[in-house]
Amino acid sequence: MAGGAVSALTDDTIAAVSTALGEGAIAVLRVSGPQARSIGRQLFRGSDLTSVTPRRACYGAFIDVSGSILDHGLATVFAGPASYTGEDLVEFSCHGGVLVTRTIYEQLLQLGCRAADPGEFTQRAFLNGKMDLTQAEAVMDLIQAQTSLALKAANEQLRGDLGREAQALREALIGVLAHIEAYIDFPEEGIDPDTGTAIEGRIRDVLARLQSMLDGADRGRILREGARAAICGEPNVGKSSMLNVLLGFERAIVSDTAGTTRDTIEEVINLRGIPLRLIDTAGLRASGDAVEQLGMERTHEAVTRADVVIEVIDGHAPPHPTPVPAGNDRPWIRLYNKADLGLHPDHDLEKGIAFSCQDRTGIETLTERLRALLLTQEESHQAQLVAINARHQRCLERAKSASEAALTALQQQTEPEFVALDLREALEAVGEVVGKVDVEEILGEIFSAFCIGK
Ligand SMILES: Nc1nc2c(ncn2[C@@H]2O[C@H](COP(=O)(O)OP(=O)(O)OP(=O)(O)O)[C@@H](O)[C@H]2O)c(=O)[nH]1
Ligand SMILES: [Mg+2]
Repeated sequence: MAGGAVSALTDDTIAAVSTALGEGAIAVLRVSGPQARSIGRQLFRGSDLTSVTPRRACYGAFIDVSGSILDHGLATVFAGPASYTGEDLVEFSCHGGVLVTRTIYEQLLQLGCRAADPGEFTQRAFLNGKMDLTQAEAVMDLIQAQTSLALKAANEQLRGDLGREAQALREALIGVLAHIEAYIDFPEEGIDPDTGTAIEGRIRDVLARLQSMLDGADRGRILREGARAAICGEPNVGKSSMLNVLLGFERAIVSDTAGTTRDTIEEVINLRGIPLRLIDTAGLRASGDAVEQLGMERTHEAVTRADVVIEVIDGHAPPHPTPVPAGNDRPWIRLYNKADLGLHPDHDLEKGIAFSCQDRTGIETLTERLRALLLTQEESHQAQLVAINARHQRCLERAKSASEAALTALQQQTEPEFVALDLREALEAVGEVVGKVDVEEILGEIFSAFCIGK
């Protein structure tokens, strides 16, 4: 989906090594801007890059200013606007040695390129209307994706799913705004003020859609940063053993001495597509020395910040009151550990999972339970997976409160000008999600949909 029609008006040509620096079979350098082809022509001998057919790889030699050959490789020209950045762009592939790549890059700078800033190619793509802001952000998410689900979400965003959803919301808002502004601006046209139920219903519809997008915030954060799972319980119940079992290696010290773990220990696992940050904590008990007390404070903190809490109980021992950590309103999973020793009959297995670190009982059930708790969004929004990020969330929250204010103003029969003001604020906030704010569109809607002027 194309974003704003703003021209980048960039007059400089940028260059960067696009592959990671290090030894490899090949390295790719990219040049973008008005001089890309003419600078490329001076660097590359074998084909004239100012006249070659775009999108066709040409073989040639990279030469320095004195004409000495630095390397042999390929050059591909992408003529603007049909390029990633929307400008003339040349991609060079050379051999992937650190020195050879560096030398060719320095040649490009000597020939007049400027060293590109981080993300500048994608920034130019956005400024040239090749993609909207959500898609530009998705490029970064895609590169940083650590799990298959994060990759899937990034691809959906790159495809424009979130942008389309935001665009549909903008259109809904523009529709309402157009109606109200037409009523304000052209009273003599006899437009039905329609400020009653119909407009109210349309704003409610906008609010519902905003909420459903905001519901994707947790999922977005979980896929980008990982969900936090705090493992808590009394000392010696097997919390560290459980971290080790899920990790697949002996990360934390396990011993039969109560109070072994003093500090929180964090490790990330891939829970079938969800990055899950497991946090092993110090066991909670009334006694303990000063260091253990400090550890327990961290346990409370970890539980408060967790997306899910895994409470480990010694299932072999009879049930008894256990210290409750702060923040116990989090989604909660209870494990009755040491099932291999035989579970005490007084435990209520309806309330937890029979588990054993010893013989790995219960791991499947735990994995399923965790996925179900963390991915409820995915299940219910299969059609429009919008894993929004913190920036989108801020914009949408703003749009939501402005739309709520518009609704209240409408219900209190405030002057339509004030309703319009709030709706404009909402429109602007949604526009910021995709990087687009445009007054012309509202005017366009008034004149096309309402046929004013006859
Ligand atoms: N039989 C059996 N023993 C277990 C199991 N899980 C842990 N243990 C034993 O229980 C003892 C305590 O295990 P840890 O993992 O250190 O317990 P913890 O909850 O981390 O303890 P603290 O760090 O002191 O709070 C060790 O001797 C483990 O070998 C299990 O599933 N079955
Ligand atoms: Mg421990």
